[in-house]
Amino acid sequence: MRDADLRREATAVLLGNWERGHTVPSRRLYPHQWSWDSAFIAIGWAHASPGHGRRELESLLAAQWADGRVPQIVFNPAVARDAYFPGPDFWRSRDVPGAPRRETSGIVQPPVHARAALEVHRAAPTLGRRFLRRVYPGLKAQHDYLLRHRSDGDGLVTIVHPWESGQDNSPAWDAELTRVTADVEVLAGHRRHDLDHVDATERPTAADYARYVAIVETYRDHGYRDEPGAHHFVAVDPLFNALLAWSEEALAEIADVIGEPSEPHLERAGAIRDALLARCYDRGAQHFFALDRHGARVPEHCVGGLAPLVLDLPTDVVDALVAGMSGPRFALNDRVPLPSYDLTGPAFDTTRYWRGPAWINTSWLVLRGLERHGRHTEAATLRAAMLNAVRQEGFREYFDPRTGAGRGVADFSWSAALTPDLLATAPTPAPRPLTVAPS
Ligand code: 9WN
Repeated sequence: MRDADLRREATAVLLGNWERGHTVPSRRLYPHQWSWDSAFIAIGWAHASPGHGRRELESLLAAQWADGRVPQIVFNPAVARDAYFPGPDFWRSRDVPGAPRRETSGIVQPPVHARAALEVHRAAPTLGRRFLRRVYPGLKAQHDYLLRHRSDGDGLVTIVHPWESGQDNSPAWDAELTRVTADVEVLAGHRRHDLDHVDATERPTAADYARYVAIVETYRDHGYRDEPGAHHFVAVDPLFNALLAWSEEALAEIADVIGEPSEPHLERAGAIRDALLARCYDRGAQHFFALDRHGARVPEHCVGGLAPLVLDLPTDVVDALVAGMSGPRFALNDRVPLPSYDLTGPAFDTTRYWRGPAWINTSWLVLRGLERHGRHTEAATLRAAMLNAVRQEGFREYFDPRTGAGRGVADFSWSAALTPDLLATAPTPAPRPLTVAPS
């Protein structure tokens, strides 16, 4: 398929998923607005229509809570209340002082929004300056909430639900989840609609869902206040923290454009980067690991452990991460994007969504990291893999990490959204040496 056709198809998916001010990740499986999806989607809109990108981010920020949290899900009142589980009647944000009028969930997702806002601005800089002025306070408040209320006390921020990582059933959360006692009976009054759209072997198990529900119920009983006893689950995710630091760098650039002080943002970005290196980076394993609630490293190699590449890192760390992704665990190649989890790991599963399958957004983040560090050969290989996957299988939610077969739902928004970005940033091929005809 020609690049122009692929770009057109990607834009058609975004238009098909556009829903008056935001883009649903999937019409069938995810019929509302999701937080980090909107950031990746806005990056796609920046290429096709920056105006849509601005509305995408502003509609999400319109549902920001008074304490600064940007919710994981913003529910569309026009969609049936039980179309997605857990829906608005489970989260009950309407009962919480400081929650917005629009119903939302009460947890967050990885903060990649300031980065997205900067990219949308760059696509249309003249118009964008006013946009940046409008979104800057909300983006800053989003980061302030995380740094104030979710600090682990040692330079990093915690997540309090696996859904907050965006890598929901990653093996990195298994040990912490076993602390949560929940009977699958808690699911009795609810219906999981995800299983209507995707095979059960690809989704989290009933035991996982029972725990997900139990963690929310306790947080909800505490009015979603981050206070002692509110959290059954606590972990530090390297991807979440890397994106927070990367977005702080973006906030510094935004601050420059609109005449606000940028230095505090750069300082915050540097401090998070230093803490990631000191606490999550394992020199022996040459990988960034998640931390459990006590700050101990969880030695599972997940793709999120490559995400700190988006930051400024010492050369030896970059070399080690690139060696790790090229080795048997992640098997960098030009056909299938990076697996979400170690191909050789004990919990590896080719089908269950964050326990092996390859996702476009996480590979895109690693690609940005490779480009930042001038690793153009590996970047070209990874870009080729991502484009190959969507060309062969369409804009699927994720892909079998060994065969590249498309899995999850079709017409998944961020797989479509990041494609025009891959096509736009593809480096011009190196000039081939001219063959001099023998005289
Ligand atoms: C729960 C919307 C979201 C993504 C997550 C992905 C999946 C939801 C679910 O879909 O999670 O948030 O029901 O599985 O894991 O990263 O944001 O696309």
